Amino acid sequence: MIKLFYSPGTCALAPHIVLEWIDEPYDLQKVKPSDPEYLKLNPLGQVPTIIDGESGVMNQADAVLKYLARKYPEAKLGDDGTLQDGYDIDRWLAFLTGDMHPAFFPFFVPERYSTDTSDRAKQSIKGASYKLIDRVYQYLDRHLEGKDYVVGNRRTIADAYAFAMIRWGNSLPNGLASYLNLERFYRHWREDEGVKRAMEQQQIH
Ligand SMILES: N[C@@H](CCC(=O)N[C@@H](CS)C(=O)NCC(=O)O)C(=O)O
Repeated sequence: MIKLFYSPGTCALAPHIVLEWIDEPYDLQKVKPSDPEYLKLNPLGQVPTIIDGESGVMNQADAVLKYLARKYPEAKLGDDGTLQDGYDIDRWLAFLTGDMHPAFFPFFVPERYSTDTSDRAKQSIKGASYKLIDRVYQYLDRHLEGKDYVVGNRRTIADAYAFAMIRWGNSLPNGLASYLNLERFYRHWREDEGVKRAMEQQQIH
């Protein structure tokens, strides 16, 4: 049985949602990414990690999401087998994990971005993060005009990851107010039964 190691509200929400969508039994373990025991599974001290039988320990969210989609093709959460669709899934996952997620680092952990430990330095770094986030949020907001899905006209692993990233926007000073399509996407997927179950299990709102 697949076991997912997660911390509440992190990007590990994406594989958690996907496991709910797949609808096969799985195990969950809440962890603190810096816990020495957990570092044995993921030396970078990051969630998510999954363990699956002979495949063993796996991490990096995009690789984990694709693994899950490939392992359970009947759930139809990966690409549709065409070159174009495969490219679309890959490019949106690359954007979400490689551009959007890192834009939030200086917002959540500004202290990692300066040797100056003053509050002023932290506020300045946070201020800079708003611009980074705005750039990627605007890009996704335009893409989602009139759409409930990131790729094609069906639910995919990219929607689960996009949901986890858009949810973080609720912590911004103005929330999602400037991003009408992101807000609509968030409200749409917040009502999804799999998303609701994953969020209940993580005890997040
Ligand atoms: N490239 C990694 C990034 C994972 C990542 O940064 N996860 C965050 C939570 S969203 C984390 O575990 N942070 C803990 C830390 O950086 O100390 C992936 O896609 O899995």
